[in-house]
Amino acid sequence: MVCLSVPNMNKVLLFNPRSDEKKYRVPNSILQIAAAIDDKYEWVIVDGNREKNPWKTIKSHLDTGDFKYVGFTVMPGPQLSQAIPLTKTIHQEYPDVYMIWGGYFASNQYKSVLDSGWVDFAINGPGDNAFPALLAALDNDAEKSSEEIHAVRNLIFKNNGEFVKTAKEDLLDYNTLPRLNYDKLDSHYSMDKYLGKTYLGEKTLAYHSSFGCPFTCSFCAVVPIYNARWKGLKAENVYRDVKYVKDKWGADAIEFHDNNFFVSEKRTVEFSKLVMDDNMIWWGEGRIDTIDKYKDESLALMRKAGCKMIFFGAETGNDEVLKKMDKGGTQSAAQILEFAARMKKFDIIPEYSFVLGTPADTEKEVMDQIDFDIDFIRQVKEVNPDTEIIIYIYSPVPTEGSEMFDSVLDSGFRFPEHLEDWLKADWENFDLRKNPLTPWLTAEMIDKIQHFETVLNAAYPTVSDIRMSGSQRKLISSMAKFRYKNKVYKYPYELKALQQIWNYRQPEIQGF
Ligand code: B12
Ligand code: SF4
Repeated sequence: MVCLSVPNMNKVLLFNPRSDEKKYRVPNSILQIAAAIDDKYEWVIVDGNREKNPWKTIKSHLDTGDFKYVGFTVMPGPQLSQAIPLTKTIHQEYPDVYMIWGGYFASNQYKSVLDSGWVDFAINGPGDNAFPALLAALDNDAEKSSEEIHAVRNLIFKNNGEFVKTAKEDLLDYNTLPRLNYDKLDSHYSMDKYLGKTYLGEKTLAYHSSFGCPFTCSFCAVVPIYNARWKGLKAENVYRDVKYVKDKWGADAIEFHDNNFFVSEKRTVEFSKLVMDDNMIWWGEGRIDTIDKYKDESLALMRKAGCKMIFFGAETGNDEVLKKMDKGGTQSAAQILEFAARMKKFDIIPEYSFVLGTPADTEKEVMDQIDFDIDFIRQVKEVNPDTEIIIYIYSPVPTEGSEMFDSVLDSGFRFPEHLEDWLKADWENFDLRKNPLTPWLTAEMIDKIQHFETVLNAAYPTVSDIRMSGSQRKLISSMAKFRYKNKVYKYPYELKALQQIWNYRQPEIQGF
């Protein structure tokens, strides 16, 4: 996609590394960054999800000699497998190009990113102001030691071997940011393909409407970046964008990609009223303790307006561990169960995620906690069998200063020092929260969690797997019921085999 309206020889290439083999989503991270420089720079977007060979496309742009800046958005996990080698190659073949990384991986793992020597700058959190400010400084050939570079907020770089983290800016007001340019995106990568078929609808729009999250859960990668701050786009502006995509490309469903879409009941209610007659089905992520405070009439209104399923971090049924996780102090096991029942009344599916395998003082305590949570998940299913369960294995994120991260460091756990180490299979599994490489988890514990997960997923296949037929569901569910009922979880190979043959969808690995 090329913007030709503003002549500028310092062109910008923005790359979204591949994150999903089958399901394409609007690449909001780089689209928002493109909007931030739309009036000043010529830019192209390359989407690794939509290119067979992204390197060929990137190279064809860089060979023109017109590009001074390359920006990659990088989250942990599969995106790294394109991001790392392509960054290395660009650095080797086009040494004059500035390489800038943004996104959660770049912000949280900046040490290995910058130590590689292939990335000049990492953006620390939102890049909406930082990116244009950085480019303006580099346009003037500012040195890393210059005041101009140091004045750019939300930036991390290395100067004379030292990491420099510039001041963090106040949380931006989404309402003042330029709108995403869907039309330009469509002129190169058809919007039609970005609006994929999901459990929610035939054409699902991925939309992001707020910065941050007001909470400080000690295992969460959002915390070090936003420090318990949240600001959302007004309901009318969310609706304006959704309606635009609906009218132009026929979107009939929305995945809200906000870390916490439901912080403000007022905003949710206003949006529900606005979208009421549009026949849109929608999903978002929220907190149990927040939405439990919503009035009954708000929940009823949301459902009527199309809110079908909400993702919640239930995390664990152990109140002590909930406290350690710093879930804001207000979420409790009793509430998790009661809330699942409350959602049933309103016909909104709660999608509960649990984090198993958190650190404890002894091996026995870790194992007991896993058993406890397995039991608790069963209780949730009893209260509301429609509850979708997503199981993650606890993977540390560098929330410096949190009690939980301190105990992680005490256990001897360390992140990789070299960027390319992230490409190793072990670390990919870590990113997918499948095998966290944390010293306190034994193979037996990981097997226990995974075996239970297989049986649970077979007994209650996720509704979000739209390829699974009714008869397949029935078959696998009836095969698993004996195991589930009698708590025989070990070695469920017959179920795993079927799940593999049918390519069973796992939201915990594939995102959602
Ligand atoms: C959409 C999404 C996905 C999509 C892929 C998106 C894509 N790029 O193609 C899918 C569903 C595939 C996905 C998968 C995963 N994801 Co994901 N994903 C998200 C989600 C919900 C939204 C990202 C987004 O579009 N945000 C909107 C944009 C506007 O915000 P942003 O990305 O933060 O961008 C701003 C800044 O970061 C910065 N910036 C970002 N990129 C760039 C680039 C440049 C050049 C510059 C200058 C600035 C910049 O400026 C932007 C504007 O302010 C985030 C949570 C969130 N709300 O952000 C999680 C999130 C990023 N994902 C996460 C994870 C862990 C994963 C998985 C690895 C694991 C999992 N089980 O979920 C999987 C991996 C599977 C896979 N196949 O890759 C974590 C990362 C946590 C961490 N430890 O760092 C997050 C934060 C969710 C969470 N709270 O745990 N994900
Ligand atoms: S509520 Fe969710 S997004 Fe917010 S800090 Fe906790 S885990 Fe992270």
